[in-house]
Amino acid sequence: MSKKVADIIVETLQSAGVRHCYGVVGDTLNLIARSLERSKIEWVSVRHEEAGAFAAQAEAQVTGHLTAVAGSCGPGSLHFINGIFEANRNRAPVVLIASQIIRDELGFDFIQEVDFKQVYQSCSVFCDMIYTAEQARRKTVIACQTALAKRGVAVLIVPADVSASTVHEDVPYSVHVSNPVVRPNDADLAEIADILNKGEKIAVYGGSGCQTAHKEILAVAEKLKAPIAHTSRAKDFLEHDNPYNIGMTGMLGNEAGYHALLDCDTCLLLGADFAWRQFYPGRAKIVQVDIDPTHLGRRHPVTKGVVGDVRATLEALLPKLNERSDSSFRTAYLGRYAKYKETEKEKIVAGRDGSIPGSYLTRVISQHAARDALFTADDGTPAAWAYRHIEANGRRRIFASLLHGTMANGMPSSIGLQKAQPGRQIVCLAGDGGISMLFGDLMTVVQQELPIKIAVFDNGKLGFVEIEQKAEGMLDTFTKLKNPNFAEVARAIGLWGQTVSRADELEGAVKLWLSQPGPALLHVHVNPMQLVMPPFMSVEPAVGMALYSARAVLHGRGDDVWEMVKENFV
Ligand SMILES: Cc1ncc(C[n+]2csc(CCOP(=O)(O)OP(=O)(O)O)c2C)c(N)n1
Ligand SMILES: [Mg+2]
Repeated sequence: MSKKVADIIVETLQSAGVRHCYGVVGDTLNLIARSLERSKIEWVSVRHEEAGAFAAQAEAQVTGHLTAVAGSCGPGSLHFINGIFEANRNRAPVVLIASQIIRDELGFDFIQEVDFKQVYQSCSVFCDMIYTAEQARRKTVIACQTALAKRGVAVLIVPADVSASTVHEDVPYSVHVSNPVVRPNDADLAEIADILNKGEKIAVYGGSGCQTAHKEILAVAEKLKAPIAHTSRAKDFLEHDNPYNIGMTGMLGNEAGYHALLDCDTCLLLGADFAWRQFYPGRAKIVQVDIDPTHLGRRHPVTKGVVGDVRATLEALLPKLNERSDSSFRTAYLGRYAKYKETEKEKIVAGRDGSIPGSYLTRVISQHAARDALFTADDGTPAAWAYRHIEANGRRRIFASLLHGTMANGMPSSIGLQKAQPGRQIVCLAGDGGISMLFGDLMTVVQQELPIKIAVFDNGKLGFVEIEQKAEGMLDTFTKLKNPNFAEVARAIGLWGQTVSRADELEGAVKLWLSQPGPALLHVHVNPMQLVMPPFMSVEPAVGMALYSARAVLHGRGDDVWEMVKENFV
């Protein structure tokens, strides 16, 4: 039976597990749109394609299912770019159908011509064009299979005349995905066990590869008497129900996690590819386990690197490990972590002048949000507060842009999470800069009737950048934002909206906001002077702050310095 290529593409996406396709329709995409309309795949119209890509990657991350985005030729499919980088870096299986001008005009600078292959090559695991009708099914299959198997973005470029053409002999190619269990061979396991058995001060450092290995990691930590430090991306998987947890290391981390890693003599690095080299132990022996062979030793030299799934590897390793009796190293760092938590509890409170620090807002949200809520957080201070102050419990998850570090990821990612899991509470911690960047897609939230709860952390500035500038001794430069009343704007768009500025009104406002049945935006004036402190205070930021203070005073801004000192140090 003969079939249109557009139908073949959509049929293949559907059988590969695609449930939603996010995008904006137009010209070269129209035929595919018609096929999508007839399929079981739900089309989600967004206002900006970038928001569609953020949504798709969040959906793909939380479900593990292939998720689609599709755009018109030229600017339409170009607009996805930043969200596609986010998706690919997060290893989210996403397929982008980039429709293209007709083949006959390619290469002559035709109107809206964009070479998508060149554009998307560096942010995808697959990027190719369907050149002929006959290869449509085979190429769509291999695109989907690559996105799922290599966990990333597949870009399928589809010229409009190809979508419109007919295939007379359809061949039954179909998507195959298998989930092998991967672990190191016995000789490697013995070598790892030997290194670990000789350690005296052993620390576990877990990354996002630990997602399904909670039980095994605890068993290893128990045997080795090791404390467990983790990356921010592993917080959801390792913080909860973990008596050996000493929290995050890295810029958002705490001093227990940070110092334990620098101080250990043996480090078991599990599914972690943390980018900043300064946070790795300098002199310790490092054993690294990672499912991706290219991650081994790429951040810091390691003593022994092996390829394996963390859970399967630890299962096989456990019987080879000697039970240690000396737990003094672990006890010391557990003590430091407990002390840090205690001080934090005292620090994360309302401002003395009745103002609302962003950290306090986050803590209040964490206290009142559902036990299985999914959180998104914009790059900037909201992400920092989310990782520090949202309490993990094994069911909650936080989605922030930790690898790509992009602004405006929060609200659009919430769209994808809510489409994927309609019954679940989705809470977005947005910056005033972040929310404004893809503001138009608040209309998608309303149009799709998604009951997302958005808190806007309004500090009237690009706060995180201002902190960076101050740490370098600069005065704040180009960071000010002149904001509207976000609650009024939200109401005009069709969301529930309310503004809160005083700490004594915060708890009531948060409860009311979270209890709304539909989409709701809480506009919070947060303290504009709060700093995000690293787990250490190295000489440079301290000198930077001093320089900033001196400059600010010289520029007649002594009040700002006083506000900053009062908010953060007194
Ligand atoms: C697309 C993009 N542009 C610029 C940046 C640089 N940047 C990182 S955080 C930030 C400020 C974010 O401001 P806001 O959303 O208001 O959050 P705040 O830190 O003020 O809480 C900027 C400009 C970025 N990461 N991504
Ligand atoms: Mg801001």
